[in-house]
Amino acid sequence: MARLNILEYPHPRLRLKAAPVTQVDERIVQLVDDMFDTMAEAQGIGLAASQVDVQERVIVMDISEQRNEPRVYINPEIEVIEPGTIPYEEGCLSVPGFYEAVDRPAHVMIRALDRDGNAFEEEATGLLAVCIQHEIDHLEGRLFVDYLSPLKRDRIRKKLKKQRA
Ligand code: QAP
Ligand code: CO
Repeated sequence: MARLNILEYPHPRLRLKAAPVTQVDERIVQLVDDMFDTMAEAQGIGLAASQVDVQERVIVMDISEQRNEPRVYINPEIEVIEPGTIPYEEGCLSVPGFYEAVDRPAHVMIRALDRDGNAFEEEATGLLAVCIQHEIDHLEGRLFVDYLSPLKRDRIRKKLKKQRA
């Protein structure tokens, strides 16, 4: 059990691109477990390794009501299955207290490795589709605030700075 520190916007390290995992070994399994502890404590539904200052392509999620459906995605890739986007009110553990609507593809296929290093595929719609895209953005150094107007983004940045001061 270990809780990791979550970087908050506009921390510059949130902008780094994460590298692919070359081997799902003990170290990665430990990272996954620590990320689940961190996400549960913070009451999140998704967390990317980039948010805990580890620049490797690892994501944990649990979008279930009971918080008992843990999902792990290592080196995830998505393919848009159907054109068409849905707006969804997104939040982020790295942007605490702020929620804004973002448009994203509504129907995607996810390909990734699981906690045992086995490849799997999962078709995703709704919150699952939105959340995996949000988390993959983190691995690329992108945040949901990047999709907002510069005015909204700047307002969020200033408020967070003030809150932390
Ligand atoms: C990403 O975000 C997401 O501001 C995961 O005070 C969220 O887990 C994708 C959280 C919504 C799609 C839709 C945010 C917790 C959790 C906060 C999260 C907060 C406490 C965010
Ligand atoms: Co996020």
